[in-house]
Amino acid sequence: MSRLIVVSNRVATPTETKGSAGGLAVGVFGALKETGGVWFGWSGDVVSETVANQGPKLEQDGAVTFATVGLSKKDYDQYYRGFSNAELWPVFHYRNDLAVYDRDEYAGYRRVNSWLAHKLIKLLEPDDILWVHDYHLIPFAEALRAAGITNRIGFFLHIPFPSPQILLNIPPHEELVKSLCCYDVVGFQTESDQLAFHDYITRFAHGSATSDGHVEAFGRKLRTGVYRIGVFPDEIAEQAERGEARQDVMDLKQSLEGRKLIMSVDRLDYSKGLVERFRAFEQFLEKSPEWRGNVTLVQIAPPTRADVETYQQIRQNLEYEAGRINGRYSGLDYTPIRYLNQRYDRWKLMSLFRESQIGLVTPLRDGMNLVAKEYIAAQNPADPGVLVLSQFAGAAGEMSGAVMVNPHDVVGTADAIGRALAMPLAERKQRYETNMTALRKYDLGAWRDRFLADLRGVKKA
Ligand code: GDG
Repeated sequence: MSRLIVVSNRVATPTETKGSAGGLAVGVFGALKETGGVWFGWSGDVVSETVANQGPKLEQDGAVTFATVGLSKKDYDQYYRGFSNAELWPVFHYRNDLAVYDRDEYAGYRRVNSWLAHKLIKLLEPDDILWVHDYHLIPFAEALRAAGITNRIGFFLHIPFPSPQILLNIPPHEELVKSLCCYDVVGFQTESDQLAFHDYITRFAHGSATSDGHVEAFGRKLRTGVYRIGVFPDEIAEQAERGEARQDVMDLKQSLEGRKLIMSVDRLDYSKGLVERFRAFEQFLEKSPEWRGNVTLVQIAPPTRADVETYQQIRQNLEYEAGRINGRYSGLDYTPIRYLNQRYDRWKLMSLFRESQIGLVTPLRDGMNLVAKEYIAAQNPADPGVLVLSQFAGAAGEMSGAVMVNPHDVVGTADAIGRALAMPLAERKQRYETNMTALRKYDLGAWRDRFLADLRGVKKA
């Protein structure tokens, strides 16, 4: 079988691909190990231009080569912090109000994509298949094609694809869609994302798109598909159960003094609906005096992209809201919201999920949201907690056993918290089973294998 080349903005370290770290890195590494290949991308380091131009740095792990390059400060600012995270991320999450478009940053985004593509070419063999990930790398295949590369290249978008009316806000929208058409397979998380792309193709790119994913536009033919990303549920269940007896988890349990626990875990990002969630919890405490002092919300939110301005604002906002709500409802021995602005080990998160009565996952917009799936997988089947889930997470399409909410409706979300806390065991078990059936059907292995099978099925250009 031909080798696999995975290209992503950040490359997992060899340690992250080993079992304990879990998640996406393990899933993708599994595919790489099978056929041998290369995982190529940015190392995460900002380096001098001279050092950047020396790469890629190669590390071998069995049949897999990890190939990484550093980025110069200018490239980091324009490609990563600028166009990717201050323009594409907000617009693709329907937050045009937060987007900042800058022509130089866009030029930098394309330049870095092309530079990265040329770094990879040296490592390519004629029969390799390439799997490119996410919004940072939309023009990557176009740069390879321009250099005469005819290998099969697939792209998976981890975040939502916005409807055309939203996408039009990005001045070079047409160039971006044209770049996507240079791939052989373009994968989305949900049907809505795929439809939004087709909608753009037919209405704005003079192209055609069929319901089974055959697209023709800009003189190219490609396939689109829906590949719902998942988790490995058994591995998570095992990790959660094993962690239960460890000291940190016991300490937390003890500190709760019998109170109910609501768990939320998100990267600190405005798309995750954290402020709205805190207000919903406040509303719940306001409406339900009997629960004051008897339920704690633990919000774990490791900071990300701290050098993008909107991320500094969301951090300030949240600190203010947590302080305000805690000021209102705390007692001498009770803090309603424990807001933890740091990263925790994965096993710890999974065990805390298992200890909790509610998983509160309420993004305003999310490609899939793996936390929702991890929460379900971590539950004790004999006494499962309830997933309260935003209808705007991609995961909502599968997790029909969740209590569904519109995160903009603070009162509705507060009611859902109340219902979940009061839910009888039989109903919790039934909802858990429904969710687990979906988790097993769309697990991480299925996602990966379906995408790669479709890509391998494409005829080489
Ligand atoms: C993008 C899309 C899509 C979080 N805090 C800690 C920690 N995490 C882990 C979670 C989960 C992962 O990070 C986050 O994944 P999500 O899917 O929830 O969200 P994004 O990071 O925004 O991911 C998203 C995803 O790509 C995959 O396609 O689902 O829609 O936005 O695994 O557990 N892990 C550890 N410590 C933390 O403090 N160890």
